[in-house]
Amino acid sequence: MIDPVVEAWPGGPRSEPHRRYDPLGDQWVLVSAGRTSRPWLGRREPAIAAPRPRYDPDCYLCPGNVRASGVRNEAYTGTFVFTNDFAALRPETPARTWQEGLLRAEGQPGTSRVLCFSPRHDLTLSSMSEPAIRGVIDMWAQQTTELGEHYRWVQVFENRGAEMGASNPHPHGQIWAGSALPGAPSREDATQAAHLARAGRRLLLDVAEQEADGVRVVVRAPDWLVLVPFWAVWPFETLVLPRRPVSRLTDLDDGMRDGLASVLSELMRRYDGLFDRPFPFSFGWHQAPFQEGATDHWQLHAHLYPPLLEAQVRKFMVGYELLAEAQRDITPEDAAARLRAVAVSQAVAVPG
Ligand code: H2U
Ligand code: ZN
Repeated sequence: MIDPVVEAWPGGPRSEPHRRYDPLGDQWVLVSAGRTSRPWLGRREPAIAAPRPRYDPDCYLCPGNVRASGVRNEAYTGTFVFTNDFAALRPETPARTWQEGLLRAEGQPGTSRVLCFSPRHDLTLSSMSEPAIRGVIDMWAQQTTELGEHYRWVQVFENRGAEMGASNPHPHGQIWAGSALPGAPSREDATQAAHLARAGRRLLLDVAEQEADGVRVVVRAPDWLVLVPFWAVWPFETLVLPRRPVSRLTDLDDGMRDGLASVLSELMRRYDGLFDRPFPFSFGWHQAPFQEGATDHWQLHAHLYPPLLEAQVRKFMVGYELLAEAQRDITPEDAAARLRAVAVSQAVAVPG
């Protein structure tokens, strides 16, 4: 049988400028490979900062230190959660609405928390042990259970590195939870529901099956797959996918949590090894919203959006990207090959 797609484009899209469709986000990305050879006279990101101490008396996240609010952190030994002293969302906000002609607004009750991953100021997810990463996964799941009782959307994320606006190198993430379903998850809700209705299967399980042995795989484990998605926007963007039906972090059993700790450790070390520097990124989980009817169309996944194109050169989303649609310079296939080629040792010896 002749495959019409292969007939139209033998070997699939590679070097010519082309657009790729993102069936999860329902958007397109322009791929114009080869532009990286152009001379770069723009901004170079500053060289890497000096190694950090295990404990920093001036850090507002280190155990026992006092925060801007005057509150003292617990002398924690594993993970530690507190309500953001400068929270973007607050529970007491009234959920009222306002409209005048085309102008609309709605109050957004919610909460923002800060999640410390480790008492050690000098570590990151890439240098933490697998049991310590497992502790972070348990914290994400526990927070999801707690906040899902009150809010429709629970957004777990980490901004890593000064390039991404992280205010402190101490290993930490955040959770913002609120009463509304925000834009990106709302599009994913619609695409996943439509796919389940049409195909009788979860969209991202179909993607995992189609991609499992392919050129865009970065890490493959029995229960998990890390891919540079076919439709990746950021140069080294990845998608972390469970290979079984899982709607939320809270649904992960012990085995899948341990598997995830190992996969995340390897992924983070691949990123740090790529340019031999701590790799900046925004990383976050998308999971089924709460207070909804059916959620079987939702497959848990994490997006990892790193800004770097080269060791000290950022990809800017400007010009055509802001005005028309996202564009990328290296193909997702090349990005995946480069991440796979990083030599990572099997285990990390650092305690904590
Ligand atoms: P980022 O590094 O991703 O910015 O996260 C750190 C958060 O910590 C930030 O949102 C909060 C900031 O509001 N913070 C406190 O809650 N208390 C402090 O004493 C300083 C910073
Ligand atoms: Zn610290």
